[in-house]
Amino acid sequence: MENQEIAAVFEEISNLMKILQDDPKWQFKAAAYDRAKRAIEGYSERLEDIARDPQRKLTEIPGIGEDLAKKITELVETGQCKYHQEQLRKVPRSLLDLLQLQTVGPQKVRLFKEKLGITTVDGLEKAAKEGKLRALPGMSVKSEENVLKAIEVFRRAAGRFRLDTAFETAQELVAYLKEFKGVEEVTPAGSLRRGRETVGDLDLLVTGRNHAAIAEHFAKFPGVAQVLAKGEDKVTVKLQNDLQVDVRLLERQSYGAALQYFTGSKEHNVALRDRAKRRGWKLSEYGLFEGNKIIASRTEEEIYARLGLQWIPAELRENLGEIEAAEEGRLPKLVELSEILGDLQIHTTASDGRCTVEEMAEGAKKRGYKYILITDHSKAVTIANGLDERRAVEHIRNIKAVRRKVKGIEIWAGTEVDILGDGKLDYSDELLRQFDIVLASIHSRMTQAPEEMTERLLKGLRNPYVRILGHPTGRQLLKRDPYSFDLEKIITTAQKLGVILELNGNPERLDLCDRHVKLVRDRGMNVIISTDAHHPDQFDFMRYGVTTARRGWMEKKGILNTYPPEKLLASLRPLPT
Ligand code: DGT
Ligand code: CA
Ligand code: CA
Ligand code: ZN
Repeated sequence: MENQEIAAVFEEISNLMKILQDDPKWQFKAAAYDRAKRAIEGYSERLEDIARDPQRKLTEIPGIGEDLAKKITELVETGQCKYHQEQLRKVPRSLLDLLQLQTVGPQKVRLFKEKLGITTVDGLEKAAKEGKLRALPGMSVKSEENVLKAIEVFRRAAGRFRLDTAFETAQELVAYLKEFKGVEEVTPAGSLRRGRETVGDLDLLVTGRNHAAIAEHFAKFPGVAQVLAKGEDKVTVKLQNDLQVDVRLLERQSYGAALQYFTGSKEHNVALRDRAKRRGWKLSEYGLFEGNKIIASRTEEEIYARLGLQWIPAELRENLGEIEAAEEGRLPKLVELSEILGDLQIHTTASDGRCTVEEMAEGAKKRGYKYILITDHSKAVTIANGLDERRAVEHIRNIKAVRRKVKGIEIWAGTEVDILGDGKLDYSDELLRQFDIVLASIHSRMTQAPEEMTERLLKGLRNPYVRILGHPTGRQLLKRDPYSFDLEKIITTAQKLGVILELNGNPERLDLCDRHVKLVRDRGMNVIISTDAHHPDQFDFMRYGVTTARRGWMEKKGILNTYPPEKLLASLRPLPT
């Protein structure tokens, strides 16, 4: 069991306590679970390893006492925690769905349930549409509207999973299958291979001897909740996290054709099949056929080549011009993860990060990075422990001290300064000029009217110290839509002023999204890919950022953090003199 899963159970226990309030000490206990959840998420070691080591004690983790340590051990050993299960039985499962809604926390869930008897998303929607929420304590017409918007996002998200969930699950499945005797290739296809920001289900392609035995083995994967179908060459299961997986067992001679077919997208495949047809051929998951004769099937390269095309990277296969480009030999040479030389949005313990400047710098160095930009929050973001002026100055001094100590990597002092509701920045120009690079972004009042939001962003961009706009649209995948604003105007102004738009690679954001990346690329603009890391492990998010950049047709030259440090600095908007 991973730390994240344990943390999720503790979070759910805390939420249930806050909804039920049936324990006289619920406030105290819920706070303890919240604290433990944060400690576990941020812990650098796997709790399972500690639990299984007789030399170690879970109570050595700050925030974990005897009682919670026992629950963790129980979770690790049985996959469940009795207390959690008992609590869960006290409420309808549907009540917890309400917590998925943005701006709806346990207090609101309790309010809706107690005052209006609401226990489902449908019930909440009906009440909101009838205007019944606005009169509740702490609610208003505006917050009622926000509930309706959140429900819409929730409905759209239903049945889809974040790219990181899909990727990590696929990695486990691949490892599990590969260790089985007789298995040769295991490749994730479908939307995961294309790197889409969310994934509906996993499609795994497998070759090897004895399909029946492999299918049998796969159905026994420990994370399987239910086997939905099991045939000779295909197994479909639902995992405990609700993600569905299709495994297809294939013959080696048609592997390329199957990989091509099951990678999709459907739109790309339809266009490719038409192309085959126009040549008098037939393309299927078994191969490219002339009559009954197979003319290509072993590799994707062969198939594309026979169709007169360059091989097309999976991220581009959306029928958005890639086939035409491949025909004319002008596909971009897409940026690669190994070309990234640094990360330019990083948080530390100074604000809401989990590690020190030095730990983040060492982590970055280990990945071979040449530079990092430390960007802790400014004072307006109180929940993230944003820095006031005094602490900001001290922080800059500290970053410079670490710079002298840690050799072999450039450590720049930056800030993620808030663009306040009225477009002013959270720090004075006098303070801003003391940072090496200023990144500006929005973390409050996200439901402003479009004109107001556009003006706010424009004003932020016009501050001469702002050189990067962080997570430009503010969306959170499967949770929160982008702010409403005139993106076109922001892009044009950023280009004119030389402000770089960030592609935030955190898989909960991926902001800019692939389509917007393509849009700015087509105008010859550059972007920076950063991870928003709060822990060195999260530097790994760069993978998702690069994938999204690739889906936006980006080459190395369009990504500023593939440049060596001096060239990167020279490519940013010049500072006022
Ligand atoms: P997802 O799972 O919703 O995130 O998206 P995909 O793209 O993984 O879609 P999925 O799992 O339904 O199917 C996997 C691939 O199989 C898909 O990308 C293309 C191929 N495929 C599925 N159905 C069709 C179809 O009706 N026609 C064609 N040409 N290809 C299909
Ligand atoms: Ca799929
Ligand atoms: Ca599928
Ligand atoms: Zn931020």
